[in-house]
Amino acid sequence: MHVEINGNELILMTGDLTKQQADAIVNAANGTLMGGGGVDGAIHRAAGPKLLNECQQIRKHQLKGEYLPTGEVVITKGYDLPAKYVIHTVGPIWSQSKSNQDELLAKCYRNSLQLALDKELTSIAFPSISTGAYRFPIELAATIAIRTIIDFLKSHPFGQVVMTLFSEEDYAVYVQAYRNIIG
Ligand code: AR6
Repeated sequence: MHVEINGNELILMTGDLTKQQADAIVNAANGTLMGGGGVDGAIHRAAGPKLLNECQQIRKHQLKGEYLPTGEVVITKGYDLPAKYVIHTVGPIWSQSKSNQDELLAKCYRNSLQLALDKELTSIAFPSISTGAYRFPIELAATIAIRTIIDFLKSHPFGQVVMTLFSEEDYAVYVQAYRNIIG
């Protein structure tokens, strides 16, 4: 599905994020930045070992040994990926009792888009952050993701934003979320 928002393009599609030829793809990482399963593991495998090396340097210098906080972002090169850069973010781990997780998930999308804009990138591809290992309910996550992306594109000239969904089921949920928001 392709739609135009304020001169920008929003694309929802099924596919493998590691194959996307965007200026940047977004990694649903964890705070260690040391890789993991899911899309994080796939990105590290496809990018090659230099990606882990750059992540280690960021942990040491930029983050002074600390974890990357939930909702925050850092950028590395894409190395062997078709994408030029990888923006690493940490989605919230779903819990019934936490009240700020919607805002933290929105921050992942907003901060990734803002960093891409600051770096003068014009295309970015996202996975469905937090809806795998981090168990965020996908209907809610899709609504937050689409609303945050639309709000950003309404107020910024950016370029192309792609949501890369890993299954037809996930794709259908994101399309429905878009339709509900647009009305
Ligand atoms: N392309 C696009 N989407 C993918 C791909 C791919 N190649 N592989 C998986 N997905 P997850 P999270 C989808 O678990 O919930 C990691 O271990 C997947 O089907 O990757 O944010 C990290 O290190 C799901 O829809 O990310 C963290 O510890 C979506 O990507 C933790 O998992 C997100 O699932 C982060 O959990």
